[in-house]
Amino acid sequence: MKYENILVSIENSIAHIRLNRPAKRNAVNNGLLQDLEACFDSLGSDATVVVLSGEGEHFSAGLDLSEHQVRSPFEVLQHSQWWHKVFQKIQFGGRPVVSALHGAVVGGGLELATSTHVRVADKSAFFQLPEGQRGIFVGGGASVRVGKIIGPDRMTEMMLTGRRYNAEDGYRLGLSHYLVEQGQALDEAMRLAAQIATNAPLSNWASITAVSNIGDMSMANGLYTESLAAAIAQSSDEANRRMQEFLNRKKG
Ligand code: 1HE
Repeated sequence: MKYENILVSIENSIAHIRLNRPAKRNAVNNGLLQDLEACFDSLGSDATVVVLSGEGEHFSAGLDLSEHQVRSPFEVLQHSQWWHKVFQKIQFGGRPVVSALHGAVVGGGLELATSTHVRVADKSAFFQLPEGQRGIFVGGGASVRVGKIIGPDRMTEMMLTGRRYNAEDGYRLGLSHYLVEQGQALDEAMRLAAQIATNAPLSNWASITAVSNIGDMSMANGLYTESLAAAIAQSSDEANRRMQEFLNRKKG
């Protein structure tokens, strides 16, 4: 399928989605958000893992500020909820998503990145929430996702001062899980995606849906939900086959 603002290819069960507005630093306009939503909706069984990256010098400069118009409070609420809906599809769509980050990962770009499950940054990456400086507030899920990763305290400071965390800081704080040399993020993301694709699909599904949902639950509900997820994953033929394969492996 052809999109105006993203490039999509599928190879060896890995779908590669590239944000493709490099002249605008992959700023997220309505068209780009629409394309991401349609693309995640249309992925089929030939794509088990997704890699998300950005064309050009930056991953994403966040909300496209040129689309700014004064909206009513309700329209802003609906616009924000649309971002949430699309990023929920990325996080809970059932497929692990690995992002390759470089250059600017700011504002809505950071919100997009933090809806992915595995984040690989190269040394050019930097992270920022400049909403305060632009006179607005986050609306694509940062209060929840970024707040969970670095803590609400640090996120508040990040927004108030507009500070820019460099790639090393971002890695140390957990905004990325991997830090690689400049230009290497996509290769490493592809390598990790290929590795993830070899896991049992139900294990991947449980890892990306159960874990973060359980994080929002009481201990009793969380433990019960974990048992349910384990029951589904562990009773599959695939689990049986893999465990037998391990037990029967020839040593030496
Ligand atoms: C843009 C945007 C954008 C660049 N919306 N057009 N995000 C921000 O506040 C970040 C704003 N952008 C930047 O700080 C810088 O552009 C970067 C550090 C990302 C990159 O710098 P640089 O020197 O490589 O590029 P540039 O020269 O600043 O920009 C190149 C072009 O991209 C230029 O357009 P041109 O027509 O003059 O060539 C810029 O106007 C355009 N551009 N960023 C629109 N963001 C759901 S709520 C989320 C809320 C937010 O995300 S707020 C944070 C918004």
